[in-house]
Amino acid sequence: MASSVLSIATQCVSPNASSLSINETHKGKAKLGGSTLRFSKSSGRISMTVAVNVSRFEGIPMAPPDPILGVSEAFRADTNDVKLNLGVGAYRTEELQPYVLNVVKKVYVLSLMAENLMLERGDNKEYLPIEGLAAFNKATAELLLGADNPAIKEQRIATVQGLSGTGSLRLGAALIERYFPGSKVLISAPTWGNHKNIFNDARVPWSEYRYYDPRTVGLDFEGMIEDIKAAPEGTFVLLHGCAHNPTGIDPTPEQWEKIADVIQQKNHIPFFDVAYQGFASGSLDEDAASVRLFVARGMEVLVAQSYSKNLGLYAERIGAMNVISSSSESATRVKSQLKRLARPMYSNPPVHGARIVANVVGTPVLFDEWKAEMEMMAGRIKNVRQKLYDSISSKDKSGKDWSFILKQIGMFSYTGLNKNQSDNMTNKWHVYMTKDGRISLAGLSLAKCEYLADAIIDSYHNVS
Ligand code: KET
Repeated sequence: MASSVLSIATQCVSPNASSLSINETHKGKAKLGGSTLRFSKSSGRISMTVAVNVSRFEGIPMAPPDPILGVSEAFRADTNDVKLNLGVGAYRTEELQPYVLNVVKKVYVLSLMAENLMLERGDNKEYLPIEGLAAFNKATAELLLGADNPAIKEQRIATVQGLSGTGSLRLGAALIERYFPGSKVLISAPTWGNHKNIFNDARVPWSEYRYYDPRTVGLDFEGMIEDIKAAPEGTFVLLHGCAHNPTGIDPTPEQWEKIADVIQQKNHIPFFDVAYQGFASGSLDEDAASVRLFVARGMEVLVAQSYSKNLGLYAERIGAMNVISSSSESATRVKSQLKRLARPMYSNPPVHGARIVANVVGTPVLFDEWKAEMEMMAGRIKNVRQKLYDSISSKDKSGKDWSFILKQIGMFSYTGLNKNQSDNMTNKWHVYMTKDGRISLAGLSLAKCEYLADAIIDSYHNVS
């Protein structure tokens, strides 16, 4: 790139040129096209600097929009009333409005009334410790493993509050990069798009294991097992705790046992991403069964948690990175290193979301209400799933089997629509979705199911 500044020194340029002026302090400037000329005069010499308007950032190209969050930007720009945002995995009400859980609102109300709640506990805005809020870390570990889990009783779990699921995964990736140099992470094909970015940026090599079988629109269990078996010993295996994103296809309990067998035989290290605890089945315990199964076998496990979806705390950035180890000594050491990694990255985490989670999980009446509310949210998604299936299968006369919609669980349906078909959904029907064919059923209402069915049938049959 050309230099942005050009200096000319001369003894004989006249300072009286009409378009140029040098003031009494012997300094001046003038515009010439898009550039600025600066003059200064000292000891009879006039020097002239031409600042050319070429940015130092000229070499930085435009980044593409994010494949998931960019969809919301495109949605906002669409002025058509029929538009539907099924891109981001964020829960909406039947009226398609964002939802703040009642239990979250109650934390505020109750905290004003009850002495032992948030504000009266000395709510202030001092820095949290690097590892986060102690009450949150206790609550999150108990929610994940169950309060009476031996790993908790024996203090074999290192928990550090993270910047939601993403930040917690990033911290886990940093731990791998630092203490397991050269180790690879196996991730499912397909997976949540940001997983690859996270490991790339942490400089952790990754490759994929087979997961989704387009022929059955189900799990390629044989392929998955073969690929995990074939990986070199000590590989990290990234697993979605429940409600696999984007496919909505989870292994059965029997398949989880077999996955644990292979991981154990190969001395691999499971790394769970738990972003939807409670959202798959409506039960917090059931949705943590996969993680608990591995821990019960005495395996060492990494788990990143998020409260974006299940408590609707998207913008609070609250989650945790947990490492379950085989001894309390090593858990203590791991925790010290997680803190050391966090300190130069973001120093310490934000407090607000941590207080909400700690209060909801730690207050029995609120905890029960949360569970009921989560069942309600999971139930609404199940209802639209059923209605979408009913609408598509009654409208589509081609004989295509759409029953996979009902077999998938969680927030998403993986429709099998390709990029062109997904583009048609957006360009013709104003249905915003990710280009891998994923739709978020959490952004769908019963009232819009028929419309969506028409859009899917058109895109599937009329676009190749
Ligand atoms: N893991 C998975 C599997 C996941 O789907 C998400 C978010 C996250 C982690 C991170 O969420 P956080 O808010 O950092 O706790 N997924 C939705 C939003 C996004 O892409 O950021 C999505 O897939 O739409």
